[in-house]
Amino acid sequence: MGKYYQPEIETMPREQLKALQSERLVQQIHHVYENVPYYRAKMEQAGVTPEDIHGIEDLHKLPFLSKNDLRDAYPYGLLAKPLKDCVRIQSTSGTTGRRVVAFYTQHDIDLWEDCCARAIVAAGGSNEDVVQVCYGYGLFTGGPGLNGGSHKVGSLTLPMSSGNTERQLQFMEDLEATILCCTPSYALYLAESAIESGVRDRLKLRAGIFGAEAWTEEMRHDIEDKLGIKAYDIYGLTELSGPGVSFECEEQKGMHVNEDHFIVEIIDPETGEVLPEGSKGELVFTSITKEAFPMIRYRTRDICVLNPTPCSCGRTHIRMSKPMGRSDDMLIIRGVNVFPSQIETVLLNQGMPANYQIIIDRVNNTDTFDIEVEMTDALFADSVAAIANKEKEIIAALRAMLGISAKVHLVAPKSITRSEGKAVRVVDKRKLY
Ligand code: DLL
Repeated sequence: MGKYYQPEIETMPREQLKALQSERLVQQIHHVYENVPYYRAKMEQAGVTPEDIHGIEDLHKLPFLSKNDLRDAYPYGLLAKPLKDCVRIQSTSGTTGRRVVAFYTQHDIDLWEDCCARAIVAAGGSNEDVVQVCYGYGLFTGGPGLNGGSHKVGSLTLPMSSGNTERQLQFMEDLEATILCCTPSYALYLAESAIESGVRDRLKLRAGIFGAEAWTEEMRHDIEDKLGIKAYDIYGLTELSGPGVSFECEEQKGMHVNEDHFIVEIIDPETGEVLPEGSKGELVFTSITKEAFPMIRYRTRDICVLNPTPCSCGRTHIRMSKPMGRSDDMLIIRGVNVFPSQIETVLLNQGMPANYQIIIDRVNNTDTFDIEVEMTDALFADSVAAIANKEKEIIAALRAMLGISAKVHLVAPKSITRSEGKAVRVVDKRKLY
């Protein structure tokens, strides 16, 4: 296999690429206007009709779509194809009220897998490779996306899913895995476990494709040194299909956006104004090929910079920087999307006062997630057993809401430092951006 998975598209001259985007955008707007009452209503409200959209130069006339819209329209309100044409859903981690359910036709899955295949080939992958996928399988898009991409490339695919590190290392060694796909924090954990157990030098890994959470250049070097591989970044979100919205090439200087499928814009998160290429702002994507669940000007809340300069790898598609933060308060803890408001809801439902602090850190490459919660005076005066019981109840309720475990520490009333301005609800010590 060559250097590119789909050379004619990945190296398409930009003028031609823009013409292709324009043509697909016009079709997509007709598609959503005709098939999705929610989009039609939004467009009517904004005073735009499909006839106003002649190409990418008219994109800015269209209204934005946000996570709130997805919540309002949950579950079927943004579906643009009859259910009989849909073959799959995937969903974001996290939950009540915030859950995003994305629908796919077979064609949507096919294109999504192409995007992941491009990422694998850009990381040097071919049908000679053994690709170990340890992103979660199931509703999360990481496992299914890279799994499909690996099949397309023709690599031998190990559908490991996440967890069970001992078994991961055993398969990695016995089946001579060459490409590892997982979150960067799990990659580091695997690396250290491999070193500790002595298998590190018997591994055949050469590359890794890591994403789904923020990671720094320092972390990249650490993973590369410890595993003796080249570590590539991959970005994506459930709303837009999953991993493979953009991916790194051998230059490792930004991720090429798959612009034949996604038009990317950078906006000022406060005003919504479109910013010139090269400015720092919020990433907005329009999916121009998705059939079942098209996203028009979807606000990702990820803060980024676009780099339009040509890349020496030969790909013509624009590059985006690593996300540099978020314009909302979403946290990603052990790969799971968590909103502080979800935690607050659980605490209030449990009869706790809203004085709490969420403390996140990274110890041995794994996120730690602690919540200190002040007790009511009544609970504080109760028995130790009653307090321990309450703690357990809160842990279970949080787990049910978030899908991951937090350590809960019930503390004395008024013991959490009060801030003079806004309450400091989240202390994130990971320094990921
Ligand atoms: O995390 C899809 C994915 C799976 C991407 C596997 C890469 C690899 P969601 O669970 O919907 O989808 O979370 C999407 O995760 O808006 C970013 O904030 C963050 N994110 C994803 N990739 C990266 C990355 C998947 N490479 C949200 N660097 C996005 C930093 C990332 N943040």
